[in-house]
Amino acid sequence: MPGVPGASPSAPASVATSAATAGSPPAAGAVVRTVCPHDCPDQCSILATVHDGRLVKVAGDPAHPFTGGFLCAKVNRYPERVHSPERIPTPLRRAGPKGSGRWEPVSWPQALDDIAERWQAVRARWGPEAILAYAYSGNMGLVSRNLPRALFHALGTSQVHVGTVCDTTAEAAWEATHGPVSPLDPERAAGADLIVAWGADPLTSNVHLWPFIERARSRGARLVVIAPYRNRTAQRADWWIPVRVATDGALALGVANVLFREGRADVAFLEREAEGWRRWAEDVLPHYPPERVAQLTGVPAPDVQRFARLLAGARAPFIRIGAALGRTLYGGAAVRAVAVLPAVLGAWARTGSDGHPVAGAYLESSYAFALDYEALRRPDLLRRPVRRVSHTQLGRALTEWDDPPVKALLIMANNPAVTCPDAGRVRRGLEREDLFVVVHDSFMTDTAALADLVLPATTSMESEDVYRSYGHLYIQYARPVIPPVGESRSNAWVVRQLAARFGLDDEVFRRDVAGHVRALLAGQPEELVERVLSGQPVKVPPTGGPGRWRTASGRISFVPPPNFTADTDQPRNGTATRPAGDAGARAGGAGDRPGRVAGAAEAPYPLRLLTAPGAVMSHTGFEAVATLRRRAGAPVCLLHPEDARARGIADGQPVMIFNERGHVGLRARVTGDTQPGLVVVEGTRATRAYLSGGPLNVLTSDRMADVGEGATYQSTWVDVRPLP
Ligand SMILES: Nc1nc2c(c(=O)[nH]1)N[C@H]1C(S)=C(S)[C@@H](COP(=O)(O)OP(=O)(O)OC[C@H]3O[C@@H](n4cnc5c(=O)[nH]c(N)nc54)[C@H](O)[C@@H]3O)O[C@H]1N2
Ligand SMILES: Nc1nc2c(c(=O)[nH]1)N[C@H]1C(S)=C(S)[C@@H](COP(=O)(O)OP(=O)(O)OC[C@H]3O[C@@H](n4cnc5c(=O)[nH]c(N)nc54)[C@H](O)[C@@H]3O)O[C@H]1N2
Ligand SMILES: [Mo]
Repeated sequence: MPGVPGASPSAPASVATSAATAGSPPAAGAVVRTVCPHDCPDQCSILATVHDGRLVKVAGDPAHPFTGGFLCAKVNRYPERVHSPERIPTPLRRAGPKGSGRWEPVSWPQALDDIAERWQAVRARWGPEAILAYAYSGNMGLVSRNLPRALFHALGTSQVHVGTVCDTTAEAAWEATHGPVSPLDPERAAGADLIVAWGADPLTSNVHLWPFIERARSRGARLVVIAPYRNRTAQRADWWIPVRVATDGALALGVANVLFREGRADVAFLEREAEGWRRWAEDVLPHYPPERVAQLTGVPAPDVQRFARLLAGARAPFIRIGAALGRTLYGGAAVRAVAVLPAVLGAWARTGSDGHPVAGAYLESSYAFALDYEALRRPDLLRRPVRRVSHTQLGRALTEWDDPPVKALLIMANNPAVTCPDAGRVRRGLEREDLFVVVHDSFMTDTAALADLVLPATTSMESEDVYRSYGHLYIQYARPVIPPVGESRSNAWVVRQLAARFGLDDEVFRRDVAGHVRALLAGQPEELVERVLSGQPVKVPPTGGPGRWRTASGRISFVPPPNFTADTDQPRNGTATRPAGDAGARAGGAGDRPGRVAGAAEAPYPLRLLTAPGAVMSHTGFEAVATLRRRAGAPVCLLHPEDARARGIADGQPVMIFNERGHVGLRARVTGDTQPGLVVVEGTRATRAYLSGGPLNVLTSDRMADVGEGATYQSTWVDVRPLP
């Protein structure tokens, strides 16, 4: 973090800011401050009530400005998750064929010895790269996520490029444009006069932003939502702009076209702060007049104009860019096109008394935290380069790698049999009899069910870690609130135990969690380190902004880096009429596009699948809470009346979504809140939640986006028919 210490909200006196130490759980009825560990931008500060070593109640921390004293529908049920009868009590070894559900309990020393023995044998026969191991974001704690990498580096295992199923494409696009900076504090939404949720649904997946939006609206701000279906935020917006999936690049270019044509572009700002914009304005924008943009995006030309004028007229526009925009074949190009709009408007120049922008755009706040992640990951422990697979193509590594094949797999905090693209292929990989699979999780997920060995994981309530948000500017440390449930153990504990069995004695494997926090914060003022270790949320200032961009040139870059497909940065070689977005690829405009993303050849099905976050589920992380399963209800897909009629499908009828990869049985909800040509499913549920087939990701393709190796869930083509 930059040296400027941020403000710490003061804590109510009755709250223990530093909770139980490992040996002494807090007293009965104690209220302890902790952090929500889930993969969500809100990263809430939680006041946990503990009674007799059990978590009995959770509440949103009123002293945390972003949490604002409330929790979401999911985390309000946390005691049910932590003390769920579905928690895995002890290490389990399979006692039948893979997936048979027959297990025998084993002790931790037995389980760990088993792993060490199997891995030694694999290394001896196939080499260390026959082991594939990773930890993902089921727990966002920086120690839980990063420390396991030190072990994998030291052992020389093959690696998974994580984050790719989520946001690496959007990040690559943002970084190419602005560098790794987060100039706009999300709390600034409260002072905006125009809020745009572009490929985002804060009411569903970022609910703690909503009060800031409400505050702005109470002072007259308008809320515009740009999304293919009427999501929850769109239902409450002043204006929902229904765009076709994956055509946002064209929409943004259309907006910029209008801004330049009508003299509303801030040329002085661009001259000062940007590079490559003039060529972009002269060569690219003329190809995106509102009429053509309307054809590509489905947004009528007058609406493109109206939206551009709304942006131009705003004093403090606040654009929330959702990572969703990156999850298509040309996702990177789309995010770049949207991300440069604040520069065209000169919005970044509008700063507050603290010198930071009050207007602009944000994708993620994470860049504001200057943390030494490598102190935990320790890439220096790697002796030579190793094989790496994008998380997007995990299934391929498990089924196609042969030099050497993957013979041992360790998965921590991830449920890829449900959440990875082409989940059927992942499952086929996990089912291989010759693959030794270890899964560390708190619950018997679809992935764990296929393991050879399941290790019980603590929840955040039982472990110690430090968390930094990607949707606000606070970092917060938490000690265990309760002792481990059953024999569950944290990621850090498992890593240390395995390191010991392999004779690894680097200090990174001996440090305690507080030591890791100090290592992450190395170089920061001691006062700040102490404040973090006290358990209070600590705010850091935003980074970047006018004069402080972190691209190679130090300016906002409109120049596509060579690794971009440049799809929306056309034209080249006279291909001026080539459509933008992969919808364009279907329309036959593939031109000189690289073959691996040739859309037309891969789209024999007429409908596009859009998978959006579920409101009372976070991926599958709350499947073990019976109350939330009931609330989520049986899975449904939203179908436009036109598409339903054409297929003889009535509202509520059981249907199957299918393509060449598989099928999923669920009920149809026929509604005008979506578009023709689109099938929308909210939430990715465990396989057992569907009427047949499933899970949802058996349908999705594992092709990668233009940059960042990201997943392209929303570039999936399907059809729907009544379920026999
Ligand atoms: N309740 C809940 N909260 C969550 C999660 C959850 O599963 N459930 N997941 C968490 C995680 S891991 C993440 S990464 C974040 C995800 O948060 P986001 O990245 O913001 O969510 P998305 O999946 O991206 O979807 C948000 C909206 O984008 C729209 N969208 C999809 N494709 C397009 C497109 O091509 N163009 C446009 N304009 N809009 C599009 C969808 O309609 C959807 O309503 O949320 C986190 N929070
Ligand atoms: N079709 C489609 N698929 C998607 C998406 C989409 O938009 N559409 N979104 C994608 C996105 S953005 C993401 S981030 C991924 C998320 O995909 P996953 O990471 O698979 O998400 P979860 O289902 O929450 O699984 C996380 C697991 O970690 C476990 N866990 C929690 N805490 C700990 C811990 O401390 N230690 C260990 N060892 N385990 C722990 C939880 O119990 C849970 O089973 O899904 C992706 N999948
Ligand atoms: Mo995510």
